[in-house]
Amino acid sequence: MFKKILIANRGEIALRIQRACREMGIQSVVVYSEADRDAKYVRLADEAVCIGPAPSAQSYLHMPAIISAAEVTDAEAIHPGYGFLSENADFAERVESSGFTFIGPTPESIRVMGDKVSAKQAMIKSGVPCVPGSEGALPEDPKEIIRTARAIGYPVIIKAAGGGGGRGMRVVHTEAALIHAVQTTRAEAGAAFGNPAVYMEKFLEHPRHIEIQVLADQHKNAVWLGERDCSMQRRHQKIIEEAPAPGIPRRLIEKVGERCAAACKKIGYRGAGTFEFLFENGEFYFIEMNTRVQVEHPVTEMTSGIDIVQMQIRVAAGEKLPFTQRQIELRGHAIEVRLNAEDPVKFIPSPGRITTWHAPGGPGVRVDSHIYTNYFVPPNYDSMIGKIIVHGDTREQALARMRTALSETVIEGINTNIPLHRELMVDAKFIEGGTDIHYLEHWMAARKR
Ligand code: MV4
Repeated sequence: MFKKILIANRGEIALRIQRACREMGIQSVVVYSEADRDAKYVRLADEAVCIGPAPSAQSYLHMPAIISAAEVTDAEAIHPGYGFLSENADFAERVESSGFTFIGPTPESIRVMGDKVSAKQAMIKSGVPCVPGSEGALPEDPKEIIRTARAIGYPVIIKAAGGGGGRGMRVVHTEAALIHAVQTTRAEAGAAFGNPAVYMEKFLEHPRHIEIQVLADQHKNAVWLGERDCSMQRRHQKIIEEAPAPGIPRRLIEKVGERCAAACKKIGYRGAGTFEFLFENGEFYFIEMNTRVQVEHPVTEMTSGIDIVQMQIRVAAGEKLPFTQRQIELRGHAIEVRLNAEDPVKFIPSPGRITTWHAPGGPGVRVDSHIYTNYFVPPNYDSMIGKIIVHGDTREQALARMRTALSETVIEGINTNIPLHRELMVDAKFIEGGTDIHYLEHWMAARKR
């Protein structure tokens, strides 16, 4: 096992990784920008290295500074967390060529999944169900593009191969609008991602966003740890996640979960990963794979009892997964809410000093956050300042625990989305379960009037 790991991230996930290291008896090195200098988790780390000024481009995205920090502290491995450099294949490559272990999949896997066209082709080959669409990238010939759309049937969606997470896509409802939409998406994709390739899919109008968590080691073992329903989102920012997904028959999920684990073995995947699906009319359709630990991983940790971050470290060190699929037992129901420093109605960021922080507690309540009373939320980064995760025997118990937890939580000095979460936890449709990816935006539009 590693003796020392460098954490190339900030905020709650830096603290989360640090906790995993401490529990495993591994020394942790945290890198920080000038904006994060005074954060408690920076003080709590065994070692801390300032890697630059507040802007991410000069600190958390600055590869030479991070690799130098690993060199001067004698770290053996680098954990990238989520965001920043976590899905950058060039970074993973530079980490490994500098003699460190990248805690994540191979640069090759990251590259395949980063290109959404090659990711989809890999999944089709591995037997994972995908959204009907073009075979690979669209050709130049307008006639062929029109033929493809007719075969799929309108509406269709044009997506950039280099996009993902909602960036670089355009819905097309009629043949009259098709070619212009393809050209515009191509041009935008070329400028934004340096790759003008686009592909086409049937546009699903009312899907849910269901994702499957996987873990794979370097000895051809791979397991899936159940699903998460992440449909409650706004502008591609998830705000509530839960497991299991309400109302979806277990046999359907098991079928798709087994396919995901089999795909991991087939492509030689290692580490933690997430297969993202759209779920509509009883069918799963793969859209993308994330090759990092995700914000919402605690939901799965609560239902599976498995520490995903520790598993990432163990498999990166070459250990075998310590369990088989049959030994994994999913229990109860978990819900996570993301706490954002933002206006609860207008969603504008609300950085600044937290004057009061009362964390919730009690049975089945977990708080993943780096904040504290007198913590200053810097304006330079994502507005997420933590997560409340609850677990119960049933969804009803988890909901009740979340309502109680939110009633106990106090954050003063900045605005947060806690009022929004309190409203959603008593919303009849959310309580019923199974709302689609458009629900929150419609709910907010209706509330405004
Ligand atoms: C789609 C879709 C409907 N049909 N693909 C948005 C994020 C990116 N991961 C894929 N996305 C979508 N792809 C087809 N064929 C609708 C979305 C989508 C969405 C997906 C998941 C979560 C939230 C979303 C919000 C808007 C659109």
